Amino acid sequence: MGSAQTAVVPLHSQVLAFAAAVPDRPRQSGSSSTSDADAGSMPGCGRCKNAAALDFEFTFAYQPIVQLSTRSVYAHEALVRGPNGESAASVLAQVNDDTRYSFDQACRVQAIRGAAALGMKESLSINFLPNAVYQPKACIQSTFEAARTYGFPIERIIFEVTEGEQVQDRPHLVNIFREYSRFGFRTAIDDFGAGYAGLSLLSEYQPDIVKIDMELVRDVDRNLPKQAIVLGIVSMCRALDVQVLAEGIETIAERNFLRDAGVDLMQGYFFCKPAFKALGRVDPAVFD
Ligand SMILES: [Ca+2]
Repeated sequence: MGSAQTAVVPLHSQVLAFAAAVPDRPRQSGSSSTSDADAGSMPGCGRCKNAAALDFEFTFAYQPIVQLSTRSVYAHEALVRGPNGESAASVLAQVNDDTRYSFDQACRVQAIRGAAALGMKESLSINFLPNAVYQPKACIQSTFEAARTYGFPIERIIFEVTEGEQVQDRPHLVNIFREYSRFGFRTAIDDFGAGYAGLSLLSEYQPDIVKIDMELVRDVDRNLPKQAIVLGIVSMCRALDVQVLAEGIETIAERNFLRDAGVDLMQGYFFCKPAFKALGRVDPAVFD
């Protein structure tokens, strides 16, 4: 069970590494950040018009994120899958430099459409590729349109992103986060504590949610260094008014330690596996 779940996050990291592989992310000349002035020249850089069409299909599985204090489902994370439930890796392997933008955009639209079609009443968490966003305001338009078309409220959408190994353009990532927050979305730093997603990003930008990486969660109940680190993250986030979410919980002992540490939002096989083209159902017993 552990190995299957472990596959989820590294795959996303793989996308980011992949997305970051192209160094020449275009941006308007002379602009080090996307301002209202940039947005005033909509549709911005026009890269979207040149984006290659996708020549493969994909869909989503949705994994519940639970809130312990209310014993309820807080949100669902949209996880990419092949049309017949194939792994995320098999889908991502088909994305190339020409289709990265189209893929990122299509992911948002399909995740929202799927969530609405399934009658999702909770929040929807969408992973995005910072290197597939050129100008936040221009590149968000199809997301707005999808939310409008399918009647999914903006304030129920969370954008989560990890700071991948090769995402070196920190100001760009922080700018996207800030703009998305301004547009009314919620934001989350993914894989916190793993690799490059870490403290210095948090010092520059405080999202709504920090997702503690599953590597720190695994066996946290039996691992003193992990306990110290998790307690530090919780304390830090409390001071910054950032919610903490722990992902990859597989055992009741992990749940209990994290609960007692003050973590209220959790995700993992212990609660529910990703549900293919469906909303996972959480057994109330997992809260006991
Ligand atoms: Ca994620």
